Amino acid sequence: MALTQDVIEQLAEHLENAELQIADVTKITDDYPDMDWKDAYDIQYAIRRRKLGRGQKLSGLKMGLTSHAKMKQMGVEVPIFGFLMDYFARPDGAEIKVSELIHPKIEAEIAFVTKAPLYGPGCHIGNVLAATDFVLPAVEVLDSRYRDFKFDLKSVVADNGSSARYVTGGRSRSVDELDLKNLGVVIEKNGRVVSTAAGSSVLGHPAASVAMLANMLGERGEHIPAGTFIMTGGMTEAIAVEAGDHIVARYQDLGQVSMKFI
Ligand code: OOG
Ligand code: MG
Repeated sequence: MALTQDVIEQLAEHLENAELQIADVTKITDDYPDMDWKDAYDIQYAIRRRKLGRGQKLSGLKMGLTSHAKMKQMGVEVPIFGFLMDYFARPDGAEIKVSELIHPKIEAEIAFVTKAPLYGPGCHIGNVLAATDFVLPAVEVLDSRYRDFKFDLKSVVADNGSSARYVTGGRSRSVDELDLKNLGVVIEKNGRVVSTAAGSSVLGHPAASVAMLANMLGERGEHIPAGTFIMTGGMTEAIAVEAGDHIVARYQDLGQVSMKFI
């Protein structure tokens, strides 16, 4: 730990204010180049406590930077995790206000809901499949609080992995009804296909992303409780959106998720 608890709380307030005031900021490692990984997650957890303290509810967890497409796009190499709050969630077909966001981008993800707790270290795909209640499609709307979406890993961890909104839809299925590695997704923006991917683009198998989350939480003495909604990370590079854009993500065997940006 390189930062004091005071500085961690200040940076949490600074980043959360950027979200709530819809005003971008420069990446925090510019001012605190010595901050370490623990500091980065401590800032993220301090943001989470601020929201919980206001009575907002946690709605799930997310992994990020789990596909090569995303790692390449953002110039980073290690997956990260973050949290989801109830107020990020939007229903299928929602109108999402861009005026509430800085510079939104969308990405298609595969989400899991657990029916048993998962513990690391040593969690693997087999444990995850056995503990999965069902899988469902989700589109995440990212909104980095950093200017021009430019950050390094520690800065983006502190900023809760750019989390802002997410939309679930389609139909849920049990894992034995799905070929998760080969499960295809087609993303359309305004009726045009802009990206395609398969489940294996996420760490070789999307369940590997949930296992990695359990293992990362295990290092902190935490686990994934039963009944947790988990987004496994963008399968393709994120796609910038603006008011007027209509997004449809069509998933093999899982139906579709759509939204309109207004
Ligand atoms: C970081 C968030 C990454 C994902 O699914 O890869 C993420 C970012 O790219 O802004 O949510
Ligand atoms: Mg994501």
